[in-house]
Amino acid sequence: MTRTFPPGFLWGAATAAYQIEGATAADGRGPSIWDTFSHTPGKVSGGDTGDVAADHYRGFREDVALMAELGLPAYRFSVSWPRVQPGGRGPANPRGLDHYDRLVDALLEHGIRPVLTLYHWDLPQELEDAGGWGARDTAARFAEYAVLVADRLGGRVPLWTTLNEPWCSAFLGYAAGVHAPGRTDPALALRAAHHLLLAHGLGTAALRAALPAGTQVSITLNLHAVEPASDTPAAADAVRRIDGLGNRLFLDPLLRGRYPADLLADTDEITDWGFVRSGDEPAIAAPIDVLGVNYYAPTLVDGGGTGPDGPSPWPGCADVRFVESTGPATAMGWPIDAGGLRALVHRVHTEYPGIPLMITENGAAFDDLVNSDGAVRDPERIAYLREHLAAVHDAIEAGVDLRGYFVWSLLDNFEWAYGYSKRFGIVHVDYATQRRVWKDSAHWYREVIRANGLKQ
Ligand code: IFM
Repeated sequence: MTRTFPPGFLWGAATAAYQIEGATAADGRGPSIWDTFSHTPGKVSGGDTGDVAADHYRGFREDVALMAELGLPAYRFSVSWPRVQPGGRGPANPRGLDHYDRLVDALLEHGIRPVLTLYHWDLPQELEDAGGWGARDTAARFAEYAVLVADRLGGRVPLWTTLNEPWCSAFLGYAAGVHAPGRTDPALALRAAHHLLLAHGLGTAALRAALPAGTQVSITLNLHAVEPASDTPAAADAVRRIDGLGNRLFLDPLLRGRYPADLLADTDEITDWGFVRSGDEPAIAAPIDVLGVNYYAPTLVDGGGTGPDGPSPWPGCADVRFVESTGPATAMGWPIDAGGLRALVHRVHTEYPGIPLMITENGAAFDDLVNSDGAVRDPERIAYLREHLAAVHDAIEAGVDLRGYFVWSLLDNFEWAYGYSKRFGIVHVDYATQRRVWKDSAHWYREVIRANGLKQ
């Protein structure tokens, strides 16, 4: 049986600036919160930093040639804010923009469609020093930064994404403290979530004014496929709570123009939400053309939680118990279950009708090795991708308006707090030599793209 995708379905691969670029001091780039965090002892596994990463800033032309060999129709990358505005405000640093100018031109020369994310977690450190995402002003700074990039690259980039996974920025960065800037303040995290959403809204309006008509604008969320671990009212309530913080906190203001009432009530002992000003919710709901969805694994919850051992990314959810799945898992320990993806996109399609969806990240880390014959055998990754693509196909057949799929990731890279210990790439990177080796999954993905379908 062959599963054929609709004509025009957009296939691609994704990366992010801090995870692959390296060259953190080149061409006037300023420090970001991830430079500070990764250089703080004990924050990142192995003391790894993004200083060199996959050396893509210097070697981007070779990487674009590799994408062309793979037959990639689209490439999703992010722009490093501190390259464009080293201190997060003021005029653009032209040398920083030059890099993305050259990258976009190289992609277009190879017929690869650029899909640009403005913010994938590398906030200029000076803005963090001024309050970071806890400060309302950061949202206004983001909109100004968006215009600087749009003025240079508009007309050549057809799809723009404001933020990647604001849940992670807010809750891993400001509540759990496991991501930069490493803060552990639940009230600040909720405030940060609002300012991130406001940044998206103000940024979207600014992009619409600066970009040629017909350019698409989007945001990417890491939505949670939350499932109950038991058939009890406590489990159902746990689902509601995690769905509230992980999904509806973002989906509702973006697509319905208001925060969910139950979430505001559940968190009223943490914050009075006084940081939400009149006019903010309509600003956040500025129309978007596509919603990016990143999916890796489902989340299984129940009642009876006794509180986390340390700071939690889930403010006010001490009574929620996160249940470990016993089935197969990736090297991250994340359960493998494509059913979560199927249910998730179906749910968004049903409850938030009318917004086209795109899977902007999906993939898996495994402990890949280069064999003595030079090959990288990664059958588990191929199986993972196959199952998840089948789920995408099922959803399309069921009527979900799903426009594309981007594998995470093109290259092995800096996996945030895990450093270089986790490999998500379909292309292996030897960090000592920067040599790229196609994993079997890269060969397989090339065939999927070529056939615009899956052979079962
Ligand atoms: O590497 C990250 C990426 O930066 C954001 N989404 C999840 C990926 C895997 O953890």
